Amino acid sequence: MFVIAEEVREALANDQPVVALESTVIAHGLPYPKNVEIAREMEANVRAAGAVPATIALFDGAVHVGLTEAQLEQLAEPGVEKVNLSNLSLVLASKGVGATTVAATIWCAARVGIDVMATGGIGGVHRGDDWDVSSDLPALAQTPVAVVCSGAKSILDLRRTREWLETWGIPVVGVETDVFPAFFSRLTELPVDVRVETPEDAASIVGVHLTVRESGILVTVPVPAEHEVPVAAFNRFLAAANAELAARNIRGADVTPALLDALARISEGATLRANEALLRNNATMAARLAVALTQLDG
Ligand code: PSU
Ligand code: MN
Repeated sequence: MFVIAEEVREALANDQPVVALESTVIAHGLPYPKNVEIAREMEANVRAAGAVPATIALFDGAVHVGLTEAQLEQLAEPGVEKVNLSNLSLVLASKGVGATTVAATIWCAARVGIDVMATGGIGGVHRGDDWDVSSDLPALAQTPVAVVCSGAKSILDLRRTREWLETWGIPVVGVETDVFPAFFSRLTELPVDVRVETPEDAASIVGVHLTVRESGILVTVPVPAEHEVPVAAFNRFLAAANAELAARNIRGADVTPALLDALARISEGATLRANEALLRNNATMAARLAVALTQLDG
């Protein structure tokens, strides 16, 4: 059921740092060919910081941990399923190609012994009355993995998302921030639980958390300042994108990818550039965290 790349298997066996990377961002989060480029750059950044990247996806009835170049390309083709915990077993059974969300990625990572994953943003509680709550949240509540991210997008209800994290026992660490970042922008009015200055400083907290608790922990890193989309401009883009989605009657798991696509178009690429910058940066930060974690153990 698990096919683990040689390099990842060796690293895990020798307690070397490994960073899990999700694949929904490749399949459904960014346009081709940017998506494949960014996937490669994230892997390269993880390596440059001294850890082994393990991008996770489903192929032919198995969870693949660490992908080949051909598999990365395959994820960018049309028809790839977006996999959370509600359809993980279904996509495995159908032997289809599945891109894993944060929820499915941490589930797979925890099962093979990976402690750290990097992504852009987590899913959360959507706005409105549909009870559309990302599978990422309950997965985080049940899975002992540190997720390095730039918070969650303000396309979500961030206040409810932040409350949900607290209710379900998921600590939020801020790297160089006192507030929970809102993905495209660095600032919100929502607090983190603790501020640290570097990913290395986060390691001792993450180490304790993974020892005493069985939930995940968020290590939030704001988008690099030079690529931030200012809140006022973002809110204009979002209003236009939401109007477009409502007119097209888009619901459920399709909402996030469709919104991202509309935002990139309407903002003339500004949201895309922020997205790319934070993904690259988070890969580096996660690798630094993973390296520091292995040094704690040793
Ligand atoms: N946020 C992003 N980019 C993404 C996603 C979230 O900025 O690509 C993806 C992640 O894989 C996340 C998933 O786990 O969307 C959440 O989707 P949903 O809201 O349908 O659970
Ligand atoms: Mn959803």
